Amino acid sequence: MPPPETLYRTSYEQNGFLIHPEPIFPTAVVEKAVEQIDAVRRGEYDTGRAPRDSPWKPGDDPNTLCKIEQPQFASFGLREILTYPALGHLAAEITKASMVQVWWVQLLYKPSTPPGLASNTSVGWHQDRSYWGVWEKDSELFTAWIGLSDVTEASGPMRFVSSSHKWGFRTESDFFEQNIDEQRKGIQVPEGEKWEEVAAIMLPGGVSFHDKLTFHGSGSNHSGSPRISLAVHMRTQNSRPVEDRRAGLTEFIDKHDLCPVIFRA
Ligand SMILES: O=C(O)CCC(=O)C(=O)O
Repeated sequence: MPPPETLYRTSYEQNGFLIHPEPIFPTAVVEKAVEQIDAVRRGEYDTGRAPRDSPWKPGDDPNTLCKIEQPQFASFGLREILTYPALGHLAAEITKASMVQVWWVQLLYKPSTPPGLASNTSVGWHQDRSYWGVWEKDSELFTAWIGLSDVTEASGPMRFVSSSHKWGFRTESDFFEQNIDEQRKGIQVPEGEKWEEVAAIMLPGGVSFHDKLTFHGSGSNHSGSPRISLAVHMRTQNSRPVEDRRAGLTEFIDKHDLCPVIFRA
């Protein structure tokens, strides 16, 4: 039987994602991260610095998807979970990288839709690469999605389309699409391939990884409690900003307190 790290790597390479449903972080680290997320959502920033401009701001509708860009800018506690060693080690194991850096983070808080209200918390099918034109095309980029609540089928888990990272770069992505069943019908599945979804069910402290070309999305939350997560965008040594520019999503990559290097061989 090969060691688990080999199985993880093979699974990630074949499917374009890896789900680690068991916690990789101690309970205390997870609980602290949840407290910090609540503080950032209230607009309380212990670093004295705000997150980047975001689609959701403190005081916005609590029943809508809360997406806050670079929340670790505002919270020392969130920097702690990002640099917890198990995260960097697992990221390096699946990619065989000699260096892994966190270059962008999104706080994604998906409230449970109250009965009688129409849900608007779905995440449309997309490939992350569609939003990452600031990086050279062949850059090795991927995402770790950290679950900080119990992620069940009812809570609108992320769903990955198996092996879709082998379908090439496509144009049908739309993160903000709400009618995801209809959107799916417009996504052309290549000849000989099939649309096979796998839900990223996990315990608090679990994590999944997905490739920049893997199609993914999620439905609404009807679990009765919020689905709380951090989407942590990472890169390896095999990545380069277009024209080596520091702008937009690459603006902060030289600031390692904000965008930490979490693994070095
Ligand atoms: O949280 C979700 O449902 C989607 C997250 C996502 O698109 C990502 O992590 O790249």
